[in-house]
Amino acid sequence: MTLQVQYNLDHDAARLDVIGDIHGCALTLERLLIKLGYSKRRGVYSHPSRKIVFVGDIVDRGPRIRQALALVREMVEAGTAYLILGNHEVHAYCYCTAHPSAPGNYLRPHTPRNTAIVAETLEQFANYNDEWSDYLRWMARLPLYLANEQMRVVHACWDAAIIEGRGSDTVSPSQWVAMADPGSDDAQAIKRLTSGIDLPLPNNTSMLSADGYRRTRFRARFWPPVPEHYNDLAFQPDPLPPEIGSLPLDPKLLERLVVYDSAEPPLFLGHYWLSGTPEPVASNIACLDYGAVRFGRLAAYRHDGKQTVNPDNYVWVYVDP
Ligand SMILES: [Mn+2]
Repeated sequence: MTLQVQYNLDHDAARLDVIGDIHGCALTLERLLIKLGYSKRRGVYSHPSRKIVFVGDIVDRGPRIRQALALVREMVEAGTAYLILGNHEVHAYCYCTAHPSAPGNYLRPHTPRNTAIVAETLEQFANYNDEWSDYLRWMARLPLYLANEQMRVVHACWDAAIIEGRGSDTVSPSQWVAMADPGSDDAQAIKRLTSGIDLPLPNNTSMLSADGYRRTRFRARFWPPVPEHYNDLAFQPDPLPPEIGSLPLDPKLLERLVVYDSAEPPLFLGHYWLSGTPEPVASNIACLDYGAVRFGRLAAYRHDGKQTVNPDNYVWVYVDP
């Protein structure tokens, strides 16, 4: 029996507006919603015929995380928006949730790096502990993806084998606990969908990237062409050095990769830090993270239900420093 994607998006694709990573930019989000024709009715943003899809990453980094969560949750609960898990919600939940059978431990260890990722969120909720606990319980029940016959949405990577194999679109309580073991199947699956394909550079090499960090890993693309060399695969943060990029891929590595075919329904992502004028990354794939929290743009895609992503359908607002 062929497993199927669970269709959990019950709104016509031609009447959906997909919005990228918010990261606490609540005022910018309000400006974008107004630009898209949404207005506040009874305290909640809505549109006469359209609904929003948020691709996740509402929390961390930005100035108004509490306000952004409130605005998004009110829309979701009023039925005017959908929201999926981003890697930052996954991180916040795991960082803040005690391990049920390992006293004193959390589902994600409190290392300096893990603490830094969630620090801004915890600081803004310092006087709202009960409210934050309630948001965590709410986040734990969010779907990992949205799909119908016309479109798909996931934060970082559409891996069909993982999605079809999971059965449920959400993370069960025991699967959340499995996140404490990064090598577990559940942890690997959730990481693939929310953080994408993260690969080591070959031969233990490292490279200096444009932001001054020495990196040993890179973010890989998952759209055509089918990769043969490292250059075909590397997407971020920077182009690979030529001597690395021209190396053929290890066949073992190829087995773990996925390619989202151009005949598949249009797919919407966040996660990858893009800049410049928004445009599709493939004919049927739009990434909507244009670095709002780094004073880039907060971007949306106004879907028309068509198979091909149209550059004219992007709508954005600039972020004022
Ligand atoms: Mn993000």
